[in-house]
Amino acid sequence: MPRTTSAALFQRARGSTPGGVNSPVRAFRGVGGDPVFIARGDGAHIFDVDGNRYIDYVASWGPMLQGHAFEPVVAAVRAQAEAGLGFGTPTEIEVEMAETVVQRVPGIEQVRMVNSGTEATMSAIRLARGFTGRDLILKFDGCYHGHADSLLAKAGSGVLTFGLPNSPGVPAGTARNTLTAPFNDLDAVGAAFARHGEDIAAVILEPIAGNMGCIPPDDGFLAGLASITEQHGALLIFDEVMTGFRVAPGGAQELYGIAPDLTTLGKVIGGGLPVGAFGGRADVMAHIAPEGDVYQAGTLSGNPLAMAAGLAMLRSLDETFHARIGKATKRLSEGVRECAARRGVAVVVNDVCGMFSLFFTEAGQVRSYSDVVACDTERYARLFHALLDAGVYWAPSAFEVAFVSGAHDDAVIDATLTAVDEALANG
Ligand code: KE4
Repeated sequence: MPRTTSAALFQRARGSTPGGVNSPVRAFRGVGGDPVFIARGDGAHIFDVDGNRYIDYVASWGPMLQGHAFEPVVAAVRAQAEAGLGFGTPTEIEVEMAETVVQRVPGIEQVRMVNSGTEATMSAIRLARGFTGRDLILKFDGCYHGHADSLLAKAGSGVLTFGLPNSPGVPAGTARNTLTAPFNDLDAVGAAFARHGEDIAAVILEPIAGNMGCIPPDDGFLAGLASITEQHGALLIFDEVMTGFRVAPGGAQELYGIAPDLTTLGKVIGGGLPVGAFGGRADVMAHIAPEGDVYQAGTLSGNPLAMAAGLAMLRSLDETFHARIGKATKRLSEGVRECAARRGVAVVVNDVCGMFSLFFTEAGQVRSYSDVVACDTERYARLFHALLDAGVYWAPSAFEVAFVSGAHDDAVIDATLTAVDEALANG
């Protein structure tokens, strides 16, 4: 597939933007080669600037739950744009969005809109610290919650030591307020609370990890976290920026029946426009300004254009939607397992409704970050490029997930599986 226009645009972009991209993962550093510049999308497909068509599994990193250029969202945005893009005042559509989120997400009694997932998690952490009067937070290795300083920390040696900055620019003092533990390791969490419990403001996690590939929680893990945090007076924060409205109508907290104290949202809630949100128990949210004294603000928070896109998206998710994409996801993941078995390639495929990951490993299971880093990422990179050349666009990183949308029908899934089978056969 010729991609000469993309290549020329990439060289041009590097002249004015660091790495030629506005977010690092888009630069293909995880798989090699030059990124593809996309001109437009339609349903399950995207089209690059050289006119090549791809079946898309990145979905703008999750927001396009109904596929690209989804008509109800486009129409809602068009109508709102003609009425004005934003006013810096309360608007009725923000109330409709808030009421919809409260009605659908089990753990949310009050919600505040923001403009990205990072802003949502940063605000939720500040709120947890303000509410509890404590400084420490605990996150999990391999979980990503955006690029706020508090959340860019990696494990020191062993779970009981404090976090270390994993990016220049994050002060050691900030990182030291972040403890880390292995995902799915309740004992490590118990040990951290035994040592620091009265100073821990919150535990934050992706209830289904999606930023080290797809890793569902072990049975009892989420319930265990709810019990430990309640016992020690810490808050439990589910970062559902990726899983929210995707894995079930009410997100992972509905799927697993665990209502956290706070929830962060993003991606799907904006229907493709920049929206994030954080919400939870009313007694906790009451501490947010101007009701309370934990400051949080935003020029474009609740922007009516973004609300129009997000609401049209949420309203399109009818009672049959999740069963349908759950079936499509299963068709894909089971098909990939069959292709790998037929071709004698050792893989683990983790999947939940609407998202899945393929790991090249003989380990038989992948349930933590240490399992993930032991997988063959070189093999993943080869698969990525073979699929790209066959017209299938998977995530340009072994540490991401593939997203299934409402536009991925059987024909699209079967075309994908044909390309996967061919790619696995050719190594
Ligand atoms: P944003 O600030 O990028 O809107 O959201 C940060 C975030 C927070 N929480 C979770 C669970 C997330 O997955 C994300 C962002 N996800 C990545 C992809 N895995 C965004 C893609 C990118 O960084 O370009």
